[in-house]
Amino acid sequence: MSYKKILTIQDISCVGQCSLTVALPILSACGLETCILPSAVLSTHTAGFSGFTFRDLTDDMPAIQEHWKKENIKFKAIYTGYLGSIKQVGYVRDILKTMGTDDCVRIVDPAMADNGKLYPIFNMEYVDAMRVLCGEADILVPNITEACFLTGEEYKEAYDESYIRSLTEKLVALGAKTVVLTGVSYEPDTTGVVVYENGKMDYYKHAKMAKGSHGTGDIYASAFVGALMNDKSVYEAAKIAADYTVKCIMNTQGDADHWYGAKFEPVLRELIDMIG
Ligand code: PXL
Repeated sequence: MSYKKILTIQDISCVGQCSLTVALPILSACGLETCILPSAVLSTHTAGFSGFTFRDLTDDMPAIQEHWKKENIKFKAIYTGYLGSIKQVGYVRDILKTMGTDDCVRIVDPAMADNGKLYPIFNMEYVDAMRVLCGEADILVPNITEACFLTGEEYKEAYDESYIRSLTEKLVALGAKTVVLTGVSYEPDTTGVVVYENGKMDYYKHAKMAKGSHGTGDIYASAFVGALMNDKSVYEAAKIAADYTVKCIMNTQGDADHWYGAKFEPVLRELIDMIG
């Protein structure tokens, strides 16, 4: 594999094992030069901690982008996650449009919701902005809740394949070429990912842990980008990321003190082995 320079745009949650504290180590371990653009700095993530600080870095973005342009810096992939404000989503859209190499792959994880609900700082105006950003993506990596907010489909706990097909088709209609939909579970003990590419829908089913962990969406998307940039197909990358995420959750189960994230670091070697 050639050495690749990629950019990821998401927040720094200082404590909590999500966003950049997950993406940077995973992408680096996958052998990628990983440049970062922090969207905000928070003392912790917002899912379960109370009283977290939040410094929005929206206003720093244009000057950072201008400097990169002057230095002729371009990225082979741009992967976006949790963003800080509606105005920032507009800046990120411009970065997606202008800062990639000719063969750049643009991956958008619309990290804004889970389990049927938006994360605390977001509202429907943010969803509208994110919907526009998703149109710039080559590959969209939402969970089912995010897919429902983006498409206006009703959120359901139980569903069949035709519901998932309709959801993915509506996501593709937003403008993304390919969709990797996570957390698709048709039966109690299994879950999986749906890969929708060129009108074809594939499903990779894997074990569902009794208890999930926070931050696993970020672990999944980072491992997916890491595998994809190591020349795996979208389906192979989606499968590797799913297997790695399961290992991370298994490695965390039974540790009640570690409720806020998944212990992904001790199993990083297994991700590297899967990438080969
Ligand atoms: O993992 C998604 C995420 C990222 N960043 C922040 C979050 C969350 C989920 O709650 O709060 C700040």
